[in-house]
Amino acid sequence: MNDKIKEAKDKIAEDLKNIMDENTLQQVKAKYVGKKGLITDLLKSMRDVAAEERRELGKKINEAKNHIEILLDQKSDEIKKVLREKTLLEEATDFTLPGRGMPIGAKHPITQVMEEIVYNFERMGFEVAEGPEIEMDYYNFEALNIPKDHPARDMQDTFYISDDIVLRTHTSPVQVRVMQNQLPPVKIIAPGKVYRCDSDVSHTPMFHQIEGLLVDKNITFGNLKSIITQFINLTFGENTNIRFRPSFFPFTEPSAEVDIECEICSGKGCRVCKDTGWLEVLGCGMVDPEVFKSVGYDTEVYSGFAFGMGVERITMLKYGVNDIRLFFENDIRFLRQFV
Ligand code: 2U9
Repeated sequence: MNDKIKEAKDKIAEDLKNIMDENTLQQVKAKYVGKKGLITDLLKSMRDVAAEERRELGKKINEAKNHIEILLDQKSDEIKKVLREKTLLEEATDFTLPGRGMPIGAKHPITQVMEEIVYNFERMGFEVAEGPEIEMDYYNFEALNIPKDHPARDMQDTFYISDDIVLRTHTSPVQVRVMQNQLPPVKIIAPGKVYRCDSDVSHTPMFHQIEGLLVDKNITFGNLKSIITQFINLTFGENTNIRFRPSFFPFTEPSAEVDIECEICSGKGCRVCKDTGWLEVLGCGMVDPEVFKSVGYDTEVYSGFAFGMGVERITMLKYGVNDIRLFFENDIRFLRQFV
């Protein structure tokens, strides 16, 4: 018995010597202090030992057991320590590496140009007015001198919600609503989304417009030319050549379209300006008396002018973009050029 105890104490050190993982350590632990282990066997065989020797022997076995358990614990600590050091080394953080940049968002080119145009009109004393995108036929057409049989109402251009409710095809109904609620002077711009059933390189079913309206006593076509010229110089540059070309709109009389000289060919004529030397920027005119009548303004006392432009078109002219659909594809390589 004494020999067996001594043998166990001697052998454990040897068994533990080369162990470097927790699994093997558990196997060694079982071999000594497990249910069928050496120490457990020794304790069991105490039954066969004479009573007078039992006390002394029991003490020795317990000493051996304690000794073995201490060694097992030490080994377990050692394994854990080595493992921790290895992990620390592998996962070490290199604080000298450059930081990962946070991507920063930017405004969409249409939003940028829209804000720039709004700002330029605000500098000239215009205030921003807004209204619903789902609009009554009356405000979108009727009050603007566009009668029921007018081609602009064609099902092919207008999105109808019902017989008398449409997606607004321009922001003009905003100005009608403002005039209905206040007397002149009125000096507003109406920026916002508008909808037309149309789609090609220069048309999308939704696009952005900015319209303007100035009504007061003694407003003339000269005032219109002055405001539009200032706006074009602010938006396209001080030396931009401009022309006013006669046109027609149901809600203005007389009406004009405004062109800027083609920058690509300096007015000589090229593919972009279709050999005319000019690029169309906006439409405008003196508000038709029929429109004033529908909002109850006295046409003998008041006169005014209005204008309208497509923001996508202005942006395309400003930056030389040749397909309107690029603004809606959200290709980051396209959008990055405007940051
Ligand atoms: C009221 C009275 C008159 C707004 C106007 C235009 C001329 C015009 C087009 C430009 C390109 C629409 O986006 S586009 O297709 N607009 O040419 N708009 S005058 O006239 C108004 C507005 C409101 C009460």
